Amino acid sequence: MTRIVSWHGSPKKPDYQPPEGAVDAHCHVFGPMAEFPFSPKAKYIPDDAGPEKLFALRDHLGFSRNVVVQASCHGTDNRATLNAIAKSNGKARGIAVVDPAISDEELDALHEGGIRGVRFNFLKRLVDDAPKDKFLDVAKRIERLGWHVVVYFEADILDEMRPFLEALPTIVVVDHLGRPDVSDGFEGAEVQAFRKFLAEHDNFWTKVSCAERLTKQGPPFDDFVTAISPIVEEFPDRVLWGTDWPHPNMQNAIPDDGALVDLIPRLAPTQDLQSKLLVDNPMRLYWPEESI
Ligand code: 0GY
Repeated sequence: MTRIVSWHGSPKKPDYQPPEGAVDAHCHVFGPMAEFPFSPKAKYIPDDAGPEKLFALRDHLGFSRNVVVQASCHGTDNRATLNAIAKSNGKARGIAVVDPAISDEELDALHEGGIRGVRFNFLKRLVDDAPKDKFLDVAKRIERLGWHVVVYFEADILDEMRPFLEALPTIVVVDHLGRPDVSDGFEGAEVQAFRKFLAEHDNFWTKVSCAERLTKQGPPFDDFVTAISPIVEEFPDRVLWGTDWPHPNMQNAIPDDGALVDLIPRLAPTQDLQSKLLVDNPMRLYWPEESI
């Protein structure tokens, strides 16, 4: 498999300056492969995108912290994610992907390493299977650690997912708004279905991220902003934002991370909304001991 480069080589300096202490709450690291090989089941093999590159981008964009989400190419071997957290001087925490057979002692070790949740990925192009019964069992077992669950699915299976989602006992963060079609604006059927789901389930949060994947129009992502900014306004205490760097599988439409940061004031137009989105909410979830 050819190793894929999916990230921008020289992103612009954003015009928007994030508030002090801003958290990029959805990003990944890839490898380095020589130290942390990819999973034999990986559906893509990316070029190395290790912690040094991630932290340089963080500083360039004006962010202070990262939440490193275990990417599917590393399977259930969380060492690359843990390595990034360990190198961050306390400025990164993480989300793991675990084998459902994981022991309590192994979960404790992940907590010690800075992990604060588990991710369940339902995208068929990324994972071979997603056993809901086993995931539910994991979710019940991580509750004692104060962790939350991150789920990644696409809008066409929201209804099918509902019983599983409703059975999850923790806070649940839905990646990229459950990937709705944003082309019909805020009134679009998939955006409304997800909005309604959030309104009915107050333990559910979401990441208002991935304009670059959800847009049909491309930059400057007007369709994404029109459809999604009302969600930030309606659920200001349950939204997170992330770059999604190094943008797995985006090699054909690599976004400029600086331009993505410039979307933030369009999604969250007031300073109060921006502080919640970028500081208060992620701090509450990932660094609760420092959160006021
Ligand atoms: C994302 C999106 C993608 C990939 C992964 O774990 C992953 O490989 O999450 C995707 O291809 O849509 O959030 O990074």
